[in-house]
Amino acid sequence: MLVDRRNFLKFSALSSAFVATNSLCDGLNPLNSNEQIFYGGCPVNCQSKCMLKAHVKDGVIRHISTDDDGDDSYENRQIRACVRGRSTRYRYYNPNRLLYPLKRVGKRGEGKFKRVSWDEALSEIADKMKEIKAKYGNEAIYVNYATGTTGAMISRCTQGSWYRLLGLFGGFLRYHNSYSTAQIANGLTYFYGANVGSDILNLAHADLAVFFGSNAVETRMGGASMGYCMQEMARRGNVKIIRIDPKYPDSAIGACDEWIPIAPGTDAALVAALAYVMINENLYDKEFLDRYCVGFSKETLPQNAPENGSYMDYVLGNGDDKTPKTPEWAEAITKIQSQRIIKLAREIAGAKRCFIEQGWGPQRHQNGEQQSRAIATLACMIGSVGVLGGNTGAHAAGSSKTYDIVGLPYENPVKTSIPCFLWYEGIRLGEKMNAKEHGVKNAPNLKAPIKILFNTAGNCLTNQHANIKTTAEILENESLCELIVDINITRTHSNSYADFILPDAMHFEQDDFFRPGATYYGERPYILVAQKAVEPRGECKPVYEMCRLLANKLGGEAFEQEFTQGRSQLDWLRFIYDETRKKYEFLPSFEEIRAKGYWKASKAEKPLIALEKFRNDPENNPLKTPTGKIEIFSTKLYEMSKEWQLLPGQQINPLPVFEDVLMGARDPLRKDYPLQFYGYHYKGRTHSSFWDSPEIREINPQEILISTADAKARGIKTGDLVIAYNHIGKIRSVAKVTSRLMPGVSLTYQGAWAKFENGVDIGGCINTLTSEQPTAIAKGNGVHSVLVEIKKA
Ligand SMILES: Nc1nc2c(c(=O)[nH]1)N[C@H]1C(S)=C(S)[C@@H](COP(=O)(O)OP(=O)(O)OC[C@H]3O[C@@H](n4cnc5c(=O)[nH]c(N)nc54)[C@H](O)[C@@H]3O)O[C@H]1N2
Ligand SMILES: Nc1nc2c(c(=O)[nH]1)N[C@H]1C(S)=C(S)[C@@H](COP(=O)(O)OP(=O)(O)OC[C@H]3O[C@@H](n4cnc5c(=O)[nH]c(N)nc54)[C@H](O)[C@@H]3O)O[C@H]1N2
Ligand code: SF4
Ligand SMILES: [Mo]
Repeated sequence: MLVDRRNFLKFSALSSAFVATNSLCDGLNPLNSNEQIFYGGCPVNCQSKCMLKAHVKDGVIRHISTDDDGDDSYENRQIRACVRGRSTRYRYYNPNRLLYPLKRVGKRGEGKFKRVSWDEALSEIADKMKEIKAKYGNEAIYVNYATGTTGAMISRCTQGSWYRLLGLFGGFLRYHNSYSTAQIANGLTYFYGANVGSDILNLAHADLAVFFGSNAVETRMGGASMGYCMQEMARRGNVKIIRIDPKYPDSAIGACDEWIPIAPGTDAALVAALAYVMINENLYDKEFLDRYCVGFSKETLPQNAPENGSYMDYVLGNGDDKTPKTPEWAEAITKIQSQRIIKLAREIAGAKRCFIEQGWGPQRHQNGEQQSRAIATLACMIGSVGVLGGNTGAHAAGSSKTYDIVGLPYENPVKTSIPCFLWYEGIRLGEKMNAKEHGVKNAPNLKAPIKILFNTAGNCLTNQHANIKTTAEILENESLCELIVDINITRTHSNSYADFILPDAMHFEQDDFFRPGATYYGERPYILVAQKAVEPRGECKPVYEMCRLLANKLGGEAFEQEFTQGRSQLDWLRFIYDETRKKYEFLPSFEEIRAKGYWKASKAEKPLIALEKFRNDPENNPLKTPTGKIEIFSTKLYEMSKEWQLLPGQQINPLPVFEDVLMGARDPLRKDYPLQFYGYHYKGRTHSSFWDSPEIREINPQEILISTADAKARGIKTGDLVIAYNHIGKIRSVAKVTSRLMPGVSLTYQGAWAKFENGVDIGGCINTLTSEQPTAIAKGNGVHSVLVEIKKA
């Protein structure tokens, strides 16, 4: 690891022993006999949740190591952490670590704060909460979407202590969706009744696999994560792997036979052309489509559907647009040669078993719901749903031994829910925010604007949201949202807009459990025990403790007692674990798992096959769609298409058709901003997390990737400072010229910290360039749809 000595010297403030005994390679130090080892994990939202062990001496974490249990065979795989997780110590002892409660001085957004006591901060927060509750009701209180401590049970950013406290306080406005999967989760729920994929073990039973924008090696990096499982299954099976992605993804390295570059946001056009070939050459599984699906052909269209409303009508040019979706039509949009499309259709249809999978990149576009449903339609056309070696077209997921740790119990009397991406409309529009325009659920509209916002372990107010400038303006206006409380471990771009910043205790500074996300661990889940290894730094407090103290301010001892039930954080852990065990008897006892430090599920007996029951007996196992079948023509979306009010240029189509969208491949804006551009999830960070570690930043500099052809046309060389700009903003970064990227597309790594100088974001944050326009159906973040031009700075 390369280290800038100047940065490293900053750590010497801690203790000379600390500097002297620590090599910079965390995890490689030999065990020092005076050290005590504590189990824990990495709770950031790459969701792999790998094991970390803290080696502690004299109350200081000396280094971090990881799982070394077992023989490290695939069957006995270790939950080994990546370099980010192993660098965690740098985040604890980061000079930027928040150590005291801060209160804003000066205007919102100026970023000026003063140190205050916990008592002062919590008293003022409590007073404001009472005032706002009396004036606007509990719907005016909101806990923002955030993912900094996702896998944790008690210290988690959402659903943990804040939910419990605010629930008891009378409730808070809910949210639905996520920034990760809004479009696919909604799209596939209209399609299959749920967003379900088979597990990655199926790959070994397929003879062909087609991955659409899926990059598990980079986005599921841990030793027990999907990336490793995918590579191992590819190695064990006899499967040809094709990857369809605008860039050659890391997942392709060593586990790919062919890369087919595709223009971003155009997968639905490719699928339509594949369908065109399959229909014309009679290569599709008619029996499957007739028995299990609605709307592929006229014969299976629901009664009220338009006569020419089937997917086949759309593909053959009998639909409203009268355009046959020929391979030539698709070539112009996707930039994949028509001959290759024809061959691909034959290959997919000719495979004995084809595993079709999509990551979440294709759906994080303005037409993401269409993208996700189109890829699922391809899986249906070859009948590979619900069978061994096949998949639904969704992200590989799940487990043969699913479990879900029960969270901290809470009840929220407020039922109204907003799409998480539209929190700023909750502030800006208030009561005008409604169901048919903004996707509000459980109520026709909001009763009150959001007046108080809690943001725990999140950077989605600005940096990780979209169009930083617009949201910053909303946040700056102190008459709109009246109280913003940010709970973090470091200063961020988002918390420049807070009124109070409360310093959180990190993992290893408190007890907890961590669990990996369901699409991350391959087929064998595990639970990690997070042990308290060191005291919280400075005046940092675990969120549970903050909420306990705040409860006291809100309602005295009686309310505090109601919140705690007389339980400490450790007591609650036992409680939720025992509740979990009532459902999953195979889990070890609380004492056993705490003593061991983790639990790993035994080897899967057989791959999990999504929708297997439905496949075997559809009549007795109907899907949760209105018709109980797979809805290629969605009856619900058809209704919505007539009722919902959309933004200019948007539409809701019951079929998974290709749609032109804002900053999409064919947006006329491309005349001025010819390059498609997005920020992908990369190995150097987890979103904006880890950027604050100079060591990690040094080995993962922020860059703008530009294809060889586009760089040449602009006279750009690797290492040049360049500016990517559009009508929304400007970012500056170092250029990296690469042939791993198709011409017409340029990329950066999402999560860089925005930093503005004379109107240019020299931090290089992608969300300086993205639009805040939500997608038509899910009202999700279509932030991968961006157009830019790039020039030398
Ligand atoms: N190292 C690391 N791991 C992470 C994260 C991280 O920040 N860093 N974040 C985590 C989180 S919260 C999430 S939600 C997931 C995100 O996981 P994903 O959403 O799957 O990640 P992305 O990088 O956005 O996209 C995956 C792939 O899709 C490609 N792609 C983009 N658009 C298109 C398209 O239109 N068509 C096709 N065919 N391909 C496309 C991208 O080039 C990329 O290779 O990752 C998780 N894992
Ligand atoms: N343009 C674009 N934007 C995107 C995406 C994209 O692909 N493109 N991806 C989106 C996706 S999928 C997601 S999930 C979001 C993620 O966005 P966020 O949920 O904001 O995730 P992070 O950027 O990792 O920020 C987590 C915050 O938690 C803080 N944190 C870490 N550990 C702790 C802790 O122990 N306690 C506390 N209190 N705080 C802690 C970190 O300092 C950081 O500020 O970004 C979204 N934004
Ligand atoms: S893969 Fe993710 S969870 Fe695992 S150590 Fe790395 S950042 Fe942490
Ligand atoms: Mo995400």
